[in-house]
Amino acid sequence: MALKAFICRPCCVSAAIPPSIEPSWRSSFFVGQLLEISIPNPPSGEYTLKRPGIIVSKKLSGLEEAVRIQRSRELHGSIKLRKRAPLRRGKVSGRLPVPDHICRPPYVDSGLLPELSREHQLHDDEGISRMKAACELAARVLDYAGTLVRPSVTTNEIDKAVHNMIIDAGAYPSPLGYGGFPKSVCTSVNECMCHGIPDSRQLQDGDIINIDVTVYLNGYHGDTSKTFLCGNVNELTKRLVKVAEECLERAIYVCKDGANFKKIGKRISEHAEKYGYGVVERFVGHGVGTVFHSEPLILHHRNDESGCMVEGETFTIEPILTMGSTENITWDDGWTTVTADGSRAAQFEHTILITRTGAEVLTKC
Ligand SMILES: [Co+2]
Repeated sequence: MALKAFICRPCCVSAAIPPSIEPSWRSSFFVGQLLEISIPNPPSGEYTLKRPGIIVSKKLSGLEEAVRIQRSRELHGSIKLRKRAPLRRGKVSGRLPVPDHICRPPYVDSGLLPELSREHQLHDDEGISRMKAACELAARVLDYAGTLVRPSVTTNEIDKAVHNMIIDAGAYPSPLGYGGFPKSVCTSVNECMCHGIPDSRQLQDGDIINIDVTVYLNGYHGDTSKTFLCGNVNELTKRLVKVAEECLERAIYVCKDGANFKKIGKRISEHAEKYGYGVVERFVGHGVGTVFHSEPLILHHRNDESGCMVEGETFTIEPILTMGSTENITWDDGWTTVTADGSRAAQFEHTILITRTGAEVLTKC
């Protein structure tokens, strides 16, 4: 489950901006804290919905320019594809029960967003083996959830199946009750970039759906997500999904003890840019372990933040790519976040463990 980054820069934000359309550099966590990362002030003057000037975009090569032009043609030539009905809210059913013997994370039932923990999460051998168990369970649940994806299935049915599998394994579905989130898994369909709430909407042929599973087992969280294809998905969308997964793989590849965190954003952006896709800045990866969300914050876009990875720490990488704009709107349920232009978004997520020579993907079966 992604963290919402929220950097408060009220002095630069024009009153004309709808509050629901947040530029990436204006945000805070779920917890409402200020994000203390040093990003230079955005240019003063009038606000536009363009990406802020803080993103250093490299000069486009001839090839990249050609790809960008081709993509623009494809998008304009696919108006029919883009005319599908926008995502609408369905009915959200009541909260599913969790048996008393299952250990709950501390934030459950408080209804409040927990404070972001400033501590990186490093583990001893016992901790690592518990992390592995939680992550492996999350991966198995996600695989199973993927087998349920087909036209006519509702996201509520997926939630119920995921909930039961997690409970049967003696674990707690981490999203349930996190900051008031009402369900056990996030299901984000088509233009929903993350934090979709499972409801009565039936999946349709040609949809894509990200399922984001986090489980809490023996005191440890394992967090993973994947975007699945439902029925016959058009080629443009399939490519977005494929590239999003490649971005995650490439980002994991640069991780090891001593590597700079900013390499992750660089590698993801480089790959996404080749296809003209946007990289969402508002939602970030995070440390994960005994605490659901902690430092380090993993920025998926180009950035110049300092900080190095340390052997034994665990965090998520979870880039969201968009076919069009990365600007986004959060529905008044406080969670569901969709692209402002209705273009599709795809996300993949793993929890990884930093080792001396690389990174171990823990959320695999
Ligand atoms: Co996450």
